[in-house]
Order: sequence, then structure tokens, then C-alpha cells
Amino acid sequence: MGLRLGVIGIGAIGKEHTLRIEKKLSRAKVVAVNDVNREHTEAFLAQHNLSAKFYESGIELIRAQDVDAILVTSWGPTHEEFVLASIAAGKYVFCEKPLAVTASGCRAIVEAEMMHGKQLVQVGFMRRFDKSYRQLKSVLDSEQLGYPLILNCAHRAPAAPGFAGDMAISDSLVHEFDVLKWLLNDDYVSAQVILPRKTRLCDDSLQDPHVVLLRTKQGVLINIESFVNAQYGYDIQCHVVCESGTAALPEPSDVMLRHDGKFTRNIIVDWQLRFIEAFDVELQEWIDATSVGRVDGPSAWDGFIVAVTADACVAAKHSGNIEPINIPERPVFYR
Ligand code: NAD
Ligand code: NAI
Ligand code: ISE
Repeated sequence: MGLRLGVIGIGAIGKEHTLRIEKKLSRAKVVAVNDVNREHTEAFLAQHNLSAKFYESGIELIRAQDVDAILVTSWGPTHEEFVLASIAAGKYVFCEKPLAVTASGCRAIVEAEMMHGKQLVQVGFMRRFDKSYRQLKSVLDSEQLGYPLILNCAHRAPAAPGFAGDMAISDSLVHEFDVLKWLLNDDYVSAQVILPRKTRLCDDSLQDPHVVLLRTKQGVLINIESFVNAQYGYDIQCHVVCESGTAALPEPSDVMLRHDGKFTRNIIVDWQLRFIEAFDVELQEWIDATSVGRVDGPSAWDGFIVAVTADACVAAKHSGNIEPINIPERPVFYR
């Protein structure tokens, strides 16, 4: 059976992760689930002939004797409570992004983990496990093109049901905030947010798109377009301009058709498909590291840095100014 896992939040990604653990990955099994919607959870278990036990609350699941480690895939605002409870129970926990919806919430988790004395938390920034991002990182690490100077990035989705307020920054761009500092081995120092003309193809109350400009300690300028109601597809771009050349994230591979006077190729439209292999690698590596008592992936400190960056971007959006991103010295505990 391997690692006995409990999953809190059987929604879109909770279902995806449960099925990948049960049907694709090795050395682990989902033995426990919880969701505030019991009916849809039990229907999911029955549909896929899964034997996991339903727990009435996430806390009860965390404390269960036969649960070795936890996946938190519930709504973002519920993550802090479940991660803190996992640390209190001394159990390893994989928390889907965001770690917490505020930097102070992430800080509380960092403090609790350091008090516990051993890292237990990994955050679900899966792009670090994506083959194309890893290829791009190896080009930059080799310095074959010289230093990176400018990054031009885009995070586009066809639609964002349920998005409100600043979620394009706090719920979507958190992926860029984590993967770009990992790509560059750098830290952010300031943020500016520029609001283009709004699309008419979403709720009128939502600002969409956004342009976010980040400056790093080494002086790299990062331009990120967030467009979460782009209609045409789920399109993630990352183009790095270096001293003697450029390097770009490859387009996801797909068959190219020449037919009926057209040259066409499909564009992925669903985040679940765009990074499907990265999710598999991320969770298999997490299972194997957890089984030997290690945290190898993005830590609670990484989750905290991302939250501080997101808070600064939201502040810049509302102030119209360039805002500082004040990231404290990384504690030895997380080096
Ligand atoms: P959804 O309908 O797919 O999921 C909503 C879930 O909320 C359902 O599974 C339901 O069981 C659950 N629910 C209902 N009442 C609840 C309660 N009182 N407490 C806790 N959970 C309850 O909708 P969605 O598109 O996933 O978005 C739902 C919410 O999650 C939105 O407010 C959105 O801002 C947020 N969210 C969505 C995403 C995303 O990418 N889909 C990501 C992060 C957060
Ligand atoms: P969702 O809304 O589809 O599912 C959330 C589930 O959590 C629902 O089933 C809901 O009933 C449940 N839930 C809410 N409050 C709960 C509570 N107190 N206790 C137990 N269950 C509770 O949301 P989705 O899209 O699955 O997102 C879940 C999390 O995963 C979010 O944090 C999101 O940011 C993250 N996510 C990450 C992605 C990635 O690319 N890494 C992609 C999509 C989501
Ligand atoms: C979702 O929660 C994710 O994390 C996806 O990767 C992101 O593209 C989407 O905008 C989020 O809502």
C-alpha cells in the first residue's frame, strides 16, 4: 500500500490528484477523504470504485491514526487551518497553492513549522516539475546566452468562473511568482501593476487583463500579462531575453495539420491538461520524499515569499505606484 494519504477538498483538483494517486502513481494510496459536500464526494468515490473512508471534517482526517500524510486541495481560504493542524499532528502535508491567502497566514505556518523543528510542508507549485520549465532553467543555469535581462511572460486562461477582486494576482499569478524566481535563482525587489483596457467578455466588476512588472535583485525586469478570460485557450508563455540570445518555453507539442487550405494545431484549453505530466512528477516525487522523511519541493518559505510578492502586486494595483517587495532573509531552517 505504501504511504496512506488523506485528501481534504474533493473538487476539481482534489479529484484529479486522487485519481492520479490511485490510477497512475506508485507507493501511495488514498485511504481518507473529506469535503464539505459529502454527497458529491461519495458519488465520486462510488463512480471510481475507490475505498477511501469519508471523514466528517478535515481536522478529524488529519488526526486519524491510519493517515500518514495529507493533501490539502480545498478552497484557498481553508488552507492555513489545515496546514497548521497537519504540523500540530506532526504529519507531512502537500498543500495546493496558495499556502494561505495572506502573507501573515503563510508566516504563521512558517513559524509553526520552525517551532516543530522539521520541515513537513510542500506547496503545490507544480511548474518547477514541468519538463519544459526544467529545460529552460538548464539553459539559463549554463549561462550559454549570458545573463538574463528581460522576461516577457503571459498567463492566459479561457475563463475564470468564480474569480473576483484580485484573484488574477493572488490565485493565478502565484505560479509565475514562484517559478520565475526559481528559474532565475533571484529574488524580487519591487512591483508595478498597469491596468490595460478591460475585456468586455467577463463580469464587468473584474479587471482583466493585468500587466505586472517585477524587478529582481540582479536587475532583471519581468513583464507578466495576466488574462484569465482570454477565451481562445490556456496559454502559458515565458520568453527570456539574455545578453547574447533568447530562450523561450516551447509550445506544448501536438500534431500539426495541413488540411483544407489551412495549417492548424490545437491549443490546450484546460490547466489540468497543460501541466498534467508536471502534476504527476510533482506528486510522485512528493510521495517518495515523504516516505523517507524529506521535503524536496517548494517549501512553506517559498509559499510565504509568493504571498509577500502577491500582496505587493495587489498594493501596486490599487496605489498605481511602484511598491517594494520586502522579503526577509531566508532562515537557515529553509536553506
Ligand atoms: P465549484 O462549484 O467547482 O466548487 C465549489 C465547491 O464549493 C463545491 O464543491 C461545493 O461543495 C463547495 N462548497 C459549497 N458550499 C461550501 C461551504 N459552505 N464551505 C466550503 N465549500 C463549500 O466552483 P469553483 O469554480 O471551483 O469556484 C468555487 C470557489 O473556489 C470560488 O469562490 C473561487 O473563487 C474559488 N477558487 C476556484 C479556483 C479554480 O481554479 N476553480 C481556484 C481557487 C479558488
Ligand atoms: P474547487 O472549488 O473545485 O474544489 C474545492 C473543494 O474544496 C470543493 O469540493 C469544496 O467543497 C471543498 N472545500 C471547501 N471548503 C472546505 C472545507 N472547509 N473542508 C473541506 N473541503 C472544503 O477548487 P479547485 O479548483 O479544486 O481548487 C482547489 C485548490 O487547488 C485551490 O487552492 C486552488 O488554488 C488549487 N488549484 C491548483 C491548481 C494548480 O494548477 N496547481 C489548479 C487548480 C486549483
Ligand atoms: C487555478 O487554481 C490554478 O492554479 C491554475 O494553474 C491557474 O491557471 C488558474 O488561474 C487558477 O484558478
